[in-house]
Amino acid sequence: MAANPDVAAVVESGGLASGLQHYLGIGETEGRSLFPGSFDEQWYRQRYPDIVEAISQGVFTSGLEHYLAFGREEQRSVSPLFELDYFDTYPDVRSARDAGGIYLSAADHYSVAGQFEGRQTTFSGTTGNDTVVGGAALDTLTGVQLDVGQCFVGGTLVGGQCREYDSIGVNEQDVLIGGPGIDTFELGRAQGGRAFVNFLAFYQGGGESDFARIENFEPGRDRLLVAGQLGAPDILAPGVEFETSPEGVKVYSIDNVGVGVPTSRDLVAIIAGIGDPNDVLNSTTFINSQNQFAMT
Ligand SMILES: [Ca+2]
Ligand SMILES: [Ca+2]
Ligand SMILES: [Ca+2]
Repeated sequence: MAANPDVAAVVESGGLASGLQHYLGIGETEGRSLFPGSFDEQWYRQRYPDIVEAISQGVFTSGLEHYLAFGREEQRSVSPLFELDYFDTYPDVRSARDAGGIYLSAADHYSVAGQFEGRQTTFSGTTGNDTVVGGAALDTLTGVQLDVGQCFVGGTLVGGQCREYDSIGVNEQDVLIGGPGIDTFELGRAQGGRAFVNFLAFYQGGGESDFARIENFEPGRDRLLVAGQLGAPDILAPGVEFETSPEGVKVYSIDNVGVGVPTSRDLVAIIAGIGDPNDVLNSTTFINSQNQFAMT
């Protein structure tokens, strides 16, 4: 409302029940937002095609209307900031929101307060091509699409809400831009099965045509999170190789689909502007069965 003093004045005079009512009534068509730090109408529609469909059918007039009616409760993300992780990490923020605090979303809290308090965040993309930009604190950036799903332990449904991956980067070209803070660029994941955990590199499947381009990478400060192990693959984890190129250091994944038979070597990332592969290697955390990893 600070950005819309005329609206604030009307609200203070009691002319409108709230600024929100103004937005839904008039502000929307005037093209201004009461939540400039958080709600991104364009991103919301790109991220959730079901809402675009509902708008086209006249069920909602905007993504924001959907968000206020349902999306907030469903923990839909209003921007690349992944709501579920933030609320899970910071239950105090969730409690404040549920108690009627001024923050509509995790992204709202982060933009106004969280980033200056050093709160950790995850920024994620969609199943399409994205540009994901880091913030000022400890951020994880990934170009793949995350969602809120059910929780499983060892293949058994245990209820609750857990992070789920909607895509693994196949046929995606994402740009991940590090912020001034310490960024972790997530290029793969561990996934739990009924019997064992295996490890999956993102952007593996389309060869040179799917990859993440990482910009503003700060060696020794930022981290790469890569699924696999340096060199050859084993039965659970892909192999990983780094290669110098004029564009920067290229990261390749050697798939482990057919260990013992010829395997494919697939570009997963280009670390732009970095000349020495050791700068990347020394800033890489490998997630595989030999190392510590967080299963999500
Ligand atoms: Ca993407
Ligand atoms: Ca950084
Ligand atoms: Ca690829």
